[in-house]
Formats: sequence, structure tokens, C-alpha cells
Amino acid sequence: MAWLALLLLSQLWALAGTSARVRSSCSVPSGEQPWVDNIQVLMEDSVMPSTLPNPSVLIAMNLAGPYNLEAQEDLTNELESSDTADLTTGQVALTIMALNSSCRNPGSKVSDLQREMESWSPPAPREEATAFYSPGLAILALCQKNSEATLPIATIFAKALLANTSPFHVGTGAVATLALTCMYNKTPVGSGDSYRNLFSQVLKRIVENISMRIKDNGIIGNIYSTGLAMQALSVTPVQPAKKWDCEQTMTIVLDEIKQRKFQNPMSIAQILPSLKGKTYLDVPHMTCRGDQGVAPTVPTYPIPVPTSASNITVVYTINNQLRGVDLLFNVTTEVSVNGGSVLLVVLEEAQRKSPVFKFETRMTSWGLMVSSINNIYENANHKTYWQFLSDGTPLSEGVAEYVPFNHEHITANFTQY
Ligand code: B12
Ligand SMILES: *[C@@H]1O[C@H](CO)[C@@H](O)[C@H](O)[C@H]1NC(C)=O
Ligand SMILES: *[C@@H]1O[C@H](CO)[C@@H](O)[C@H](O)[C@H]1NC(C)=O
Ligand SMILES: *[C@@H]1O[C@H](CO)[C@@H](O)[C@H](O)[C@H]1NC(C)=O
Ligand SMILES: *[C@@H]1O[C@H](CO)[C@@H](O)[C@H](O)[C@H]1NC(C)=O
Ligand SMILES: *[C@@H]1O[C@H](CO)[C@@H](O)[C@H](O)[C@H]1NC(C)=O
Repeated sequence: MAWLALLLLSQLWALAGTSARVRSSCSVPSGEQPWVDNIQVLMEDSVMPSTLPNPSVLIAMNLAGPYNLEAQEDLTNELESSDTADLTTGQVALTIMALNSSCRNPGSKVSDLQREMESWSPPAPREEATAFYSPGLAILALCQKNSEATLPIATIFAKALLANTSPFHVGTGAVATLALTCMYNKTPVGSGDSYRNLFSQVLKRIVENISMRIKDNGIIGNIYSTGLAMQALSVTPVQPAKKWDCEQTMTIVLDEIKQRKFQNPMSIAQILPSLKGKTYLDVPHMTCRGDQGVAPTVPTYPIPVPTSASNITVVYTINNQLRGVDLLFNVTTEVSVNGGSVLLVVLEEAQRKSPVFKFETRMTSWGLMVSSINNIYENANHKTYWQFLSDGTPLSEGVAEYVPFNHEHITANFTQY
């Protein structure tokens, strides 16, 4: 009899699948919950008045239910008083969603963003996929505020995505899925059918591409794109041909949390909603009570800190072969640092030994980014930047986080995206 009930249930699910909102979701086993609390506390404690306010952190803590109400209040106030003129399109979009998640009115920021997107020129077919990341955030934020007014922009966005021929990018695909799912869900059946068809056609392609990036262990893209990809796969109205195993992905994410892969507040901000069964599409539906947040028993999971018994040697090369840039060079050095040091320490040590290795950084939501080496600067207009590689493979973490191993060969290569 049980199988019959199951069959019936699956039939019902199949039926539900034809309507707009399906949610494949899964949850963290209660025994593992302290690990999640642990990184949430870490993220909330990173909120400092001096640093640039991070809207992604506010969204994540509000979706999860904040513990540190003081941090929540401070961050909300800072974001509320931030000036749109100092922010990029993507940052304005995140700020709007963050204020909405804190039950504040984003004020003129919405019309500023709307205006900016009305004069947006979509990326050319051969432009890199990440060029859709911030515009995707913008359409998501505008859709949540006024989907009808966003329809023309979202249509341009969707068509440009269809026409794009550059390699697929999981994080960007995930943001685009959230944006177009919002639009799809809010476009009325009937009069809006041609729009709904366009959105579902694009969603289908993106979701298939995300699905093709699910590894055997459940990671989607890399570990730092998995959080956004989980959000995308759990809201999309079009399911991938190959069913996604949410529990398997959840298991590997929890493993990686235990391996200290989520210590960067921004990485936590992007994974936390999925761990709590939430997505950015939940932002407009938050209920705000005055007295949320039950102060947690602060988790006391001992996270082992790597030992730094002896020094290690790291081979470090800086390389600029980019034509059109005056100063070409290819210099290698060997530096000795304490085992367990982050890559930034290697760069500092190299700089101390020789002025050729002089470097500068700038602060971003993900932490310090290397902006120049040997006086060659990244340039967004030329799409140039310093890429970091280990034995030829690009690193998936920044210099302030990545911990090199003994005799590793790190290269900083000036290149284009
Ligand atoms: C676009 C992008 C880039 C562009 C940014 C420039 C541009 N104008 O497009 C470029 C190609 C330069 C870039 C470089 C790198 N990136 Co990147 N990037 C992204 C992406 C896809 C979107 C960022 C964005 O536009 N956000 C929206 C705006 C509104 O937010 P924002 O905070 O203002 O965005 C800024 C920062 O994100 C910053 N930034 C981008 N990448 C990185 C990486 C690090 C470590 C830092 C500190 C800052 C930083 O540049 C953005 C524009 O100023 C994210 C994906 C994601 N999930 O966030 C990955 C992502 C942030 N990048 C990542 C990585 C690993 C890198 C590199 C370290 C790769 C490498 N091997 O060299 C380098 C940085 C090296 C350095 N010089 O220090 C990882 C970070 C993971 C982690 N735990 O640290 C992410 C999450 C992608 C992934 N899933 O692996 N990146
Ligand atoms: C967030 O925005 C939505 C859409 O504008 C609105 O309906 C909702 O009331 C806002 N939420 C809060 C808590 O202000
Ligand atoms: C996704 O997959 C389709 C094939 O299903 C392919 O044509 C397309 O170029 C891929 N990339 C994007 C961004 O859609
Ligand atoms: C840079 O120098 C190393 C040896 O120091 C060499 O193996 C490598 O091919 C050089 N790379 C370029 C791009 O010239
Ligand atoms: C170990 O590394 C530190 C830098 O972290 C350096 O100052 C010191 O000289 C190194 N010690 C040895 C024995 O190489
Ligand atoms: C380094 O950058 C140059 C210039 O973009 C590029 O041609 C080369 O392939 C890059 N090297 C590596 C190892 O990525």
C-alpha cells in the first residue's frame, strides 16, 4: 500500500510541477545545526562600523533570522544612509534588497536604479558571461519592487543572455535564474504569454547549464558558487532534465564548512540562505517583528586552526605578457614564510625582499583584492586584472584567505576577462 501512496504522491508532485512554484529543497540535519549557527555568528560579528557596509550580509542575516540585533541595526542604518552615487549598479541592487529585508524603505534608490538600467546597454554576444552578474542583481531588485516597469529591461536582458556565446558561468547563471524566475512568476498568464515564453526559454537553458555543472560530489560549479546555484535550482519553474539531489549538495557543503572553507563573511552570506531553506526571492515577503532573534547559545565547536610549526618555501612568479601594456616582465622569487600563512604574507615577504614585487590592494565585499603589482594596475575599462594561479590552475580564493603549501608555485598573471 505504501508504494501506491508514494506513486500517488509523486503524481501529485508532477502535477504541481506544471504550475509556477516548485521547490526542491532540503534541510540541515539538526545535529549539524551548530555548524550553521557557528558561521552565522562569524558573519554577523564581522559587521564593523569602519568597513564598507556589506548588503549581502544583511540580506543573509535577515533571511536566517538575526542573532546580533545590534549588528543588524547598525548595518541597516549605514546602508540606508549610503549614497547611490558612490555605489555600482550591483551594489545598489543589493542595498535595495537589504533594506527591504530589514523593513526599511529604500527610498530614491529604486528610481535611481531603474533610471540606470533604462540606459543599460546589454553585453555583446562575445562578452564574458560575468557581465550579466550585476545587471542580474538589478533586475532581481527591480522585479521585486515593480515587475511591470521592469518588463522592458528584463526582456533586453533575457534576449542578450540567449545571444551570448561565451562560456557559461555558474554564479552568474544563478543570479540570472533568480531574476528571471521573479519576472516569470509576476508576469500574468494570458496577456503576458510571450514574455513568459521568453523567460522560461532562457530559464530552461540556464538551468540545464547549471545542472551540467553539478559534480559527482554535489558541488555546483565550485564550492563558492554552490550557495547561489542551490537558490536558483530551488526556485526555478523549469526543472533540469537530470534531477538535482539537494541532500547530497547539502552534505558536501556541511563538510566544507567543517573544513573551514567558509570563514570569509561574504562566502557565508552567499551560502547561508540555502542552508536555511531561503532564497533572495523571499526578501519581499519577510515579516518584521520588533523582537526577533533569540540570542543563541553561542556555538562552541572547536574549529582547529592549522598549526604553523615550521617555515615553508613558496615559489612566487609575477608575469605580465599582456601586449599593449608597457612593462613586460616575468620574474620569479622564492620566499620563506610560516607554515599556515595566507598568500598575502608571501606577497608581503616578496615585496620586502625586492621592489619589483611591490603590490597594492583594494577593499571589496570579499576582502582584499590585489589591484596592482610592480606598478601595473587592474583596469575595468580594459577588463584587465591580476589572476592568481597555483601550478597553472586559478585559485578559488583570494590572497588574504588562500593558504599555500610547501614548495607550491604561485603565479600572479596579468590577464583579461
Ligand atoms: C566578476 C567577478 C570577478 C571580476 C571582478 C571585476 C569586474 N568588474 O567584473 C574579476 C575577473 C576581476 C575577478 C577576479 C577574481 N575573482 Co572573482 N568574481 C566575480 C563574480 C562572478 C561577480 C562579482 C560581482 O560583480 N559582484 C557584484 C557586486 C555588486 O559586488 P561587489 O562586491 O561590488 O563586487 C566586487 C568584488 O566581488 C570583487 N571581486 C571579484 N572577485 C573577487 C575575488 C576576491 C578574492 C576578492 C577579494 C574580490 C573580488 O570585484 C567586484 C567588482 O569590483 C564573483 C561571483 C560571486 N559569487 O560573487 C566572483 C568571485 C567573487 N571571484 C572569486 C575569485 C576566486 C577571484 C580571483 C581570486 C580568481 C583568481 N584565481 O585570480 C580573482 C581576484 C584576484 C585578485 N587580484 O585579488 C571567487 C571568490 C571566492 C572566495 N572564497 O574568495 C568568486 C565567488 C567566484 C567563485 N565562485 O569562485 N572576479
Ligand atoms: C519589501 O518590498 C515589497 C515590494 O515592494 C513590499 O511589498 C514589502 O512590504 C517590503 N517589505 C518590507 C518589510 O518593507
Ligand atoms: C547553455 O546550454 C545551451 C544548450 O542547452 C547552449 O546552447 C548555451 O550556449 C549554453 N549557455 C548559456 C549561457 O545558455
Ligand atoms: C617565465 O619564466 C620561466 C622561467 O623563469 C619560463 O619557464 C616561462 O616559460 C616564462 N614565461 C613566459 C610567458 O615567458
Ligand atoms: C620564516 O619565515 C619568516 C616570515 O614569515 C621569516 O621572517 C623567517 O626568516 C623565516 N625563517 C627561516 C628560518 O627561514
Ligand atoms: C597569462 O596571461 C596571458 C595574457 O592574457 C595569457 O596569454 C596566458 O595564457 C596567461 N597564462 C596563464 C598560465 O594563464
